[in-house]
Amino acid sequence: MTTVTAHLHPVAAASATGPIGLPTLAEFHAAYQRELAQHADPASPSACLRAAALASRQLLAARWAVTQGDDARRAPSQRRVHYLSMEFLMGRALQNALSALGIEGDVAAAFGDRAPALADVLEQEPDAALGNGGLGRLAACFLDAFATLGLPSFGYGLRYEHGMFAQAIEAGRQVEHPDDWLRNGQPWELVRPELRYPVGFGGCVVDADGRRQWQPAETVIAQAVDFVVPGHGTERVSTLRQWQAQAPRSLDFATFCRGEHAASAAHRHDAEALNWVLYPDDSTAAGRRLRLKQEFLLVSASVQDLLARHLREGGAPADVGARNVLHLNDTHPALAPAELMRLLLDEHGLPWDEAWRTVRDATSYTNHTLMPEALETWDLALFGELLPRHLEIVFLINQRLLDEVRVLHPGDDALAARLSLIDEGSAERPGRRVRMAALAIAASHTVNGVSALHSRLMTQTIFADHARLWPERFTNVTNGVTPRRWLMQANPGLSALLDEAIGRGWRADLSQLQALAERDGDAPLLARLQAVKQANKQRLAAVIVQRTGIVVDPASLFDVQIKRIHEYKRQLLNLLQVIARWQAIADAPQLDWHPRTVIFAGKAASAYVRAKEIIRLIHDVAEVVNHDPRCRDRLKLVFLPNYGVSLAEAILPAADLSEQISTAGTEASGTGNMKFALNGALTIGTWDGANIEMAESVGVDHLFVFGQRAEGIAALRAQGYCPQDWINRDAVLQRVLAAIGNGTFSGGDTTRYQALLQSLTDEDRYFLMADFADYRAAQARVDALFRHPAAWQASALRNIAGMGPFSVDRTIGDYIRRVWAA
Ligand code: 26V
Repeated sequence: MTTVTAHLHPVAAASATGPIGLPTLAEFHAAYQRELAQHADPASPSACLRAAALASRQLLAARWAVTQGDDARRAPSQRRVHYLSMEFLMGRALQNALSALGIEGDVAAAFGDRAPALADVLEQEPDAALGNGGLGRLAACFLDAFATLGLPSFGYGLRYEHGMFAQAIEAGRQVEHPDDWLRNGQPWELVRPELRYPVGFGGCVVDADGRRQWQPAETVIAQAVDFVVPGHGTERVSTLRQWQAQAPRSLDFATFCRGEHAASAAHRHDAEALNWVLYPDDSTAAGRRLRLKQEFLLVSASVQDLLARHLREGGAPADVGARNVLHLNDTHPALAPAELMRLLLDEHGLPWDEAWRTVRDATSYTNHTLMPEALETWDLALFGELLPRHLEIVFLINQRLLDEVRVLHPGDDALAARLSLIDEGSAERPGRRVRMAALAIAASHTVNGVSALHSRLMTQTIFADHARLWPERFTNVTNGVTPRRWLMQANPGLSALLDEAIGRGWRADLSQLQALAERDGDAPLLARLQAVKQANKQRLAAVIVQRTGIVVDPASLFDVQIKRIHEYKRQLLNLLQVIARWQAIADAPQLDWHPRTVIFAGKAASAYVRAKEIIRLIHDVAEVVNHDPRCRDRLKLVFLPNYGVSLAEAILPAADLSEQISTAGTEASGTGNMKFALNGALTIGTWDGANIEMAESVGVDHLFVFGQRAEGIAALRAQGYCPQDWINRDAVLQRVLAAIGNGTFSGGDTTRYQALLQSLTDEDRYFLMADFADYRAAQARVDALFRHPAAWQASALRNIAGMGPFSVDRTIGDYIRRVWAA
């Protein structure tokens, strides 16, 4: 088997054709002026944004051409990685591009005298929010590492016209607005008119010349639209190729001439609808058909593109796997191996076994959640209607798989049924369904989870049968984040301090942060660390008052929970603790309470009623707490609307405390946890996901760990967990629940949160009641340590020092060694 060997250090990533030279500021200036001439007013921030983006893109495009040439000439043993993902949460691009080009500091000079401040120009750019949450942001961090490490690679996604919805809050409730990120055009996009592939749907399969031939009823054209992804400290770039569906013909001329104008373009409407919206991951049944078509659009266009490139570079169809990696970011692109099988069998005439070996050499799959309800399956009838040839291929794969199972475990029909790619249905859920995870595992040489705990639980729970059958396929690759965006760009104050303390090398080699560990007694360094944090908190306080009208004290402890609103992430546990704190302060306002500002941000899926109730309760509690004269400034509760990449960049550098409090065994990894610690926040968290590895790296004494472990939770569940038992033992908890129930936060309305409360007292699926007391105890330890600034800052420094292993560069190195070279 061949290997993927990336240029593991940027120094080694210089172009094989010789250095093309860093662009000078003058080059940027010239390109910028050229663009401005077309787009007018140099004093307008949006004109400056557009001109600067186009100028940067032009400079990066030159690097793109060189990178592609080098990759085409890569060593025969080196594989190109194709990362297929339905989501890429890229955020803004300009600051990242300027910093990659090394001209961030000087660019204001090129803008000219009349230009607005660079910060105001950067603020103009809308986020590219083509993702829901952690999985999509991880994919964006991966692209940054692909470029920076010089890995021959493509990211493949869909070009959604509307990404993640914009969240507004009205009367304490979430209101969703469409995300119009393309409204002012997209200066970063590069349309590739020469890269267009037909993608079929429906129709039938016939025999022709001894081969199966799919005759789709409908065909759309997938048009490639590229985003250049710049590497840092290197001239290499990577590409995010996003597909736009178009109708094969612009309009039906005969129909148009009959005067039926709308009908003449109806097919266009149908094709373009594929790109209208990013599908919320945890949404309702509506639109499933559209979602399956979106998945196949991504898969078919990407697989055709990689195969065409492989053949163009002189490869043979049977060598696809030897020269290319096809990586599935969760199961959303799991049709890819089936599509590659179809092309190899039906178009290139490979025999089944050779095609299957080729596909398995190429394919690998990452699982991102253990939640059984999030495991993707498709109604077999819908699947067969839209993709008849792929369903045949799935059946053929299944037949061979089940034959293998019957040889190894004769007579075990229950095992065969569990391993089958087809769920035969049950009384609760009738109807046959295609299991996408089972397909992804069968087609992959390697399957990984995203933290040590998650990978272990994956093989013990959802994929236990598969792991027994193919133990060698399963491995772990713990997630990581890019220090370029999440430290260098988001936190210039801390970056400058680190540069002075340990040099600039941490950007490309985050393990250098370890040198800080022995400086935890360096009082002047700790004082400067605190000053940087204080300045960041002041900036965030300004954002908070501007967006919510709430005035917060930058000297208070900033306690932050920012992520999707989900019951398993337990924002509600945090809120219960806030209520308990408020009650305690109100009881004894004369005591010496250290001021705290509790900050939430996050979106609820539009159909997720319980998550929306939690957002409303946060606002209701804030209304009472923030106006209680007894609290004075000792407790403030803030919900910052419209959480996304850019808001995270403003919040993370200002956090003192990072809330990572999911029920043990539910958060696959988390990546926010890493970004907080990298910015010097201390974590209060459960023994879950990557929190565990962070604690091991930082030293468990520098985190506030609490709550039941995954095994404890499983045991409680097995015993028949009874939340009321825990409530009965805890007077503080009783009082908190009573306040919610008696209308304290809802103007006397005792019905508003009845269902929410009942879910806690009856079932409490995520064990909030069981963890409440220990969480409060951990919060008391937080209060105690925060009273000692030097000790707190020493722990903050230790947290930063321990974040080396959580660089995305380490993650991609692990993928190269454990997954893509396998
Ligand atoms: C989770 C759930 C859970 C309950 C029911 C519905 C539902 C739907 C989707 C999801 C999560 C989707 C996949 C995802 O975003 N996973 C996240 O991936 C991150 C990157 O690996 C990881 O850090 C997060 O822990 C994980 O939740």
